[in-house]
Amino acid sequence: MRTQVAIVGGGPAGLLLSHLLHLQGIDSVVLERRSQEYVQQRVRAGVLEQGTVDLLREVGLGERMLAEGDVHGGVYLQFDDERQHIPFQELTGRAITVYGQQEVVRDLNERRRRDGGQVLFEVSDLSVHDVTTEHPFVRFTHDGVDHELRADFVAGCDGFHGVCREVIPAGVRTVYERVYPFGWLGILATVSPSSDELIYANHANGFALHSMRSATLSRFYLQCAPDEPIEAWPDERIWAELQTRLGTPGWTLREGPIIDKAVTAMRSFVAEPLRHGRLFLAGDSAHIVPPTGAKGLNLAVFDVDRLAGAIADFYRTGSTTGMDEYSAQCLRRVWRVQHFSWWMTSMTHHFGGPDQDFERRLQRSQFDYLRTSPAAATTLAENYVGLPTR
Ligand code: RFL
Ligand code: PHB
Repeated sequence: MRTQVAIVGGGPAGLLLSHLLHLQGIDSVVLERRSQEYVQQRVRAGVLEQGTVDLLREVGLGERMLAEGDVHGGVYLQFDDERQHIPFQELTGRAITVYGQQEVVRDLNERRRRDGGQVLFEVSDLSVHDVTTEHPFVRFTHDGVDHELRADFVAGCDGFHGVCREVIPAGVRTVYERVYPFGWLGILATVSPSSDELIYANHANGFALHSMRSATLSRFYLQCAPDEPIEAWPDERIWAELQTRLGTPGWTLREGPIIDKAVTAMRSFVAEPLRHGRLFLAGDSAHIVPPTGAKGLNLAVFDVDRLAGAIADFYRTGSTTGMDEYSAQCLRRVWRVQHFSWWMTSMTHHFGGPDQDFERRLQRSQFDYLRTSPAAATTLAENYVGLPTR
């Protein structure tokens, strides 16, 4: 088998890269370990930056997102039972769109299928070879048959647990990491949202988030132990804790059947550089942020937009400038987003150290500062809606 770009991973990064390359007349093959059903059912991100929405619309992927996604002009921040609004639209002129990642992935798969794109699901035993030569290739098994896919370039879009990052030798790769002493218990419930916009709450019991997916689907998260057994959280306990942490006078949290429940550990992680020879990393394979800033998917979109542009430049003009600058350009945005995600996490979670009373007073002070200073609120708002991408 031969293609121009071998793409490992059929999540949002891999599928969008394949689509963007197709628009430039460049051929690719996407190799995904899981089944299509699994990838499309996986409940994950929900918040798209304005820049992500603009890009998806420009490249012909906006139809269902614009019809079904919900535009939000701000979020609520809550400290104990005190709630305040951060008006993004008013402060920055920009907004966010709530549209599930699995919907983005479904739109991408559908479009790749219609355009005749090659996406192979349920591949196994995948390995990447010769990326420092002009003839890299990927070995994998599909339908019980061993294959070798030769390519000009390999894109590692295989997420945090993928194999591509490890292809970069330890002596070349530097990893920066912070692991948090807590995780998020995430649930999806068939009940209409109890708020018009997201609520990020810092309560004495820990962090809670009210998000949503549609008029009939709500999404919630609760800070918990990073290795919390899901059995420790029967539905009644989840609702009781959400009622406590999100409660505020005069407001009611509606409850409903819980249809999905999972615990995610939280980390900040960056592997530098994002390029080794003809291998390029994009999305979660190169960086992870704690989800408090709602940034992971948006960063993945930024990476592949850059990468598609750089590869297209190479085929069109022979110039390698875009590819040479790819890693440094992405890392500048990655570190801004790392800082914002760490900051949002620090402001809203309990770290439980010996100085936790000190910490909580700092958090309270930050909350008050955001309420009284338009400059502080604008800092949050411009990062949340996404700093300019170009
Ligand atoms: P993905 O989505 O992990 O996709 C990688 C794909 O690669 C496949 N794969 C392999 N395929 C072949 N061979 C191998 N050896 C392979 N190894 C792995 C995997 O099966 C998978 O299909 O990475 P990608 O494309 O970089 O996308 C990144 C996003 O998924 C991620 O950043 C976001 O979900 C993060 N995130 C959020 N991001 C936002 O922008 N806004 C949010 O509101 C938001 N909320 C969240 C989140 C992530 C969460 N979890 C569960 C981690 C909320 C949560 C709870
Ligand atoms: C979500 O809706 O899944 C979501 C929203 C905001 C976040 C993280 C996740 O910060």
